[in-house]
Amino acid sequence: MKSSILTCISKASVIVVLLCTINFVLAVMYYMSQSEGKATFLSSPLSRARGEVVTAISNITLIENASESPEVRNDEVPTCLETALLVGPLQVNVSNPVTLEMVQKENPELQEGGRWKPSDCVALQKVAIIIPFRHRDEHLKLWLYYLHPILQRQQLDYGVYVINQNGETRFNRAKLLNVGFAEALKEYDYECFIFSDVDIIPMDDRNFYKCYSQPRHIAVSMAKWGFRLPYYQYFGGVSALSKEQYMKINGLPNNYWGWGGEDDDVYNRLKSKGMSLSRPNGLIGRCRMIRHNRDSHNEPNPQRFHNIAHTRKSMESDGINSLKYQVVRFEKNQLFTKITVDIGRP
Ligand code: BGN
Repeated sequence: MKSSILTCISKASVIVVLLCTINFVLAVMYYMSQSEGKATFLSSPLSRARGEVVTAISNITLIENASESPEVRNDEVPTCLETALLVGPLQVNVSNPVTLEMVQKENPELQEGGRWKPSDCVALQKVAIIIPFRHRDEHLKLWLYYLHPILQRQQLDYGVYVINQNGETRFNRAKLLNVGFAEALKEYDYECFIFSDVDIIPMDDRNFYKCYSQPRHIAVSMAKWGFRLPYYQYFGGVSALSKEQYMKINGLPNNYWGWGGEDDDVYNRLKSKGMSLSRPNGLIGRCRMIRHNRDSHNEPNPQRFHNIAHTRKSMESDGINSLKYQVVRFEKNQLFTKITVDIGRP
């Protein structure tokens, strides 16, 4: 009996030891399989790919940050930050004489025809500046001297067009401006047109020579009128119209020979097409006008009162759709394009 009990105990011990061994082996196998799994995951192609993705994301992040610097991503030129180079109020002393050589020297980047655009960023607008002209060379030098640096600080893609009326017939400012519009568009895809007298110079470079959602009046504050508008509807001196705004009003009138009224006609045109004026404030909009005697062959136009009373009717048939002229001379120098035109007579 005793020996059979002993035999039973030793069999049970063998079974326990066996079970323990099996348990141990299974535990080791399980552990091994777990650690093998981890090793496999870490070294799998997927994990390597994930590793690459992470690296790639950090590279993209780096490149994106770097794209603010044009030196790094020179394949994608950023849009200009238009206020970056502005200085604000300017000293304009029109009694100091200037020469074209001086202007040339101070604006070495100008391209033939008075063209310029920023080299390290994309300008927000392509702007043609149109100046009606006859016998005002001294004023033109001053205008070029002051305006070229301002237009470059405003980072515009621009060109300067001086439209010179041939002969000595009565001056016709608005018709010359229409010619400037037509001729500038033959050269480049301009989207904005500045119509500027040759004797007006802005006194603050925050007064942008560009177009806005509404027609822009630029020369809003001049000393000769106590730095105020002479009257609310005044749209003369310097103004800006986008190509669309200009086409909507059929351009400017061609039938104002002599001084006065053509700018009021443009105002009437804009109003009749439901547009309003955009203006800078009186401080930023300060401009200096160069004093001069009245030009010969630009006497006040006696027809102007009659004309401005009939703008709504006349504007349909008189404007860019009826413009006729002949180019007499087309000259380009580094500072401007000069187009001499025969625009007929009254
Ligand atoms: C106005 C002129 C404008 C001129 C301004 C400023 C007329 C139309 C008849 C009332 N308008 O009187 O053309 O820009 O003065 O000089 O003459």
